[in-house]
Amino acid sequence: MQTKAAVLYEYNQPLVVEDVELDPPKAGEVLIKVGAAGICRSDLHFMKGHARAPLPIVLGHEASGTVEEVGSGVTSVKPGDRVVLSFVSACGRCNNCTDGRPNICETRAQFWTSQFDGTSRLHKGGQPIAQFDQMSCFAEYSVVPESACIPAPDSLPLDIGALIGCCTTTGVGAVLASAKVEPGSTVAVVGCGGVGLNVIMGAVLVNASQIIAVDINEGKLEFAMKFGATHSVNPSNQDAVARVKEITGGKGVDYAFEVFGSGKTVEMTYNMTRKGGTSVIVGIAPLGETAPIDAVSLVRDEKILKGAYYGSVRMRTDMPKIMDMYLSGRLKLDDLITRRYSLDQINEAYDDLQRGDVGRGVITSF
Ligand code: PAD
Ligand code: ZN
Repeated sequence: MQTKAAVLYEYNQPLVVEDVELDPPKAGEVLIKVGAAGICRSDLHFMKGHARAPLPIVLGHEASGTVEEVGSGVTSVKPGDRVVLSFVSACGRCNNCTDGRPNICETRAQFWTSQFDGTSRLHKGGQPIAQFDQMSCFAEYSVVPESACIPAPDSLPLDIGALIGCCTTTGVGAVLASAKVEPGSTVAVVGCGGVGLNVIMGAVLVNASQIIAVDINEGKLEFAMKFGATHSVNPSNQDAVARVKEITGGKGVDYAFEVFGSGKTVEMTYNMTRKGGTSVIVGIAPLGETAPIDAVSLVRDEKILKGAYYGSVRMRTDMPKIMDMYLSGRLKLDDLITRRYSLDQINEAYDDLQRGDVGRGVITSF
């Protein structure tokens, strides 16, 4: 079939919205009519060439949709079902999957731009087009592995489902599943965009005592305060580490989250934590970037420095819980969506993200 899709042919060039060929789902695969797709910075890293993938590729990894058709052997979903798409399709058999860490599935690492048989269902004029995160949701239709499909109730709006596909699960998961923040803890969040605001919501959910929003954009800081931050710090006009220490009575925070993606902000995040504190790195820095970490403090202060991919969640167990938290009013995700776009406006949507317009943009018409 033909599907409209936004194709990345070259780094630092606009995405080309055009019709491409989409093959039917093979065994164990599912054809999805994409309902909504979020504008996440992770795709931008590839557009800019700060992260590399085979080109051409259709990006897009934060999505929800409706099952249109299933390939042979698919039993967990049927046509008409609403699903949130997991941007990690776990194989269920590798060491990490069986160890309860499907978010870092080893098999998926090999096949992250194709289906599990190593081929892509997208092509144009005989040329294959890679499928980012095995899903390529900047498109009207997508073929994905069955394990990408997390069943969602019909009462879950599709745009909210898209957020749960990436930024909410990544942000809330970083607090609940990765850091396991205890009530009363102090928290700093460096980078308060779509994902960082979800970290703030996660910190509110666990009753953190102080939630310090750190961002270079004043609009983001104001927005963060509306989502439950108790303090705001702008590193462009003050020493952010010194200010965070001052707010926490000279100690530093119990938990600091890096949610921008650079060596500099990783260093800043690490330095904001107290003796015995934990830094969780969520942002993805450009390829090859390193962060200077004080090797002595790591030991003498027993600091913990860790990464959190997909919020360290087990997608099949934790994403339905996050859906329920939204449906029972515990996560204010509606307020996060500040602009809706059509697929034709995707380049404009990424310009808005880079300008730092508040909240999350979502493509809702294709
Ligand atoms: P975003 O652009 O919506 O937010 C980034 C925020 O960082 C913006 O508010 C910026 O103003 C702010 N910022 C920029 N520079 C600084 C600075 N020096 N100090 C403080 N704040 C700064 O992006 P996003 O929320 O979509 O994504 C954030 C990062 O998280 C990005 O690197 C993305 O690739 C990564 C990500 N990781 C995962 C994962 O699984 N670990 C999942 C999804 C996204
Ligand atoms: Zn994302």
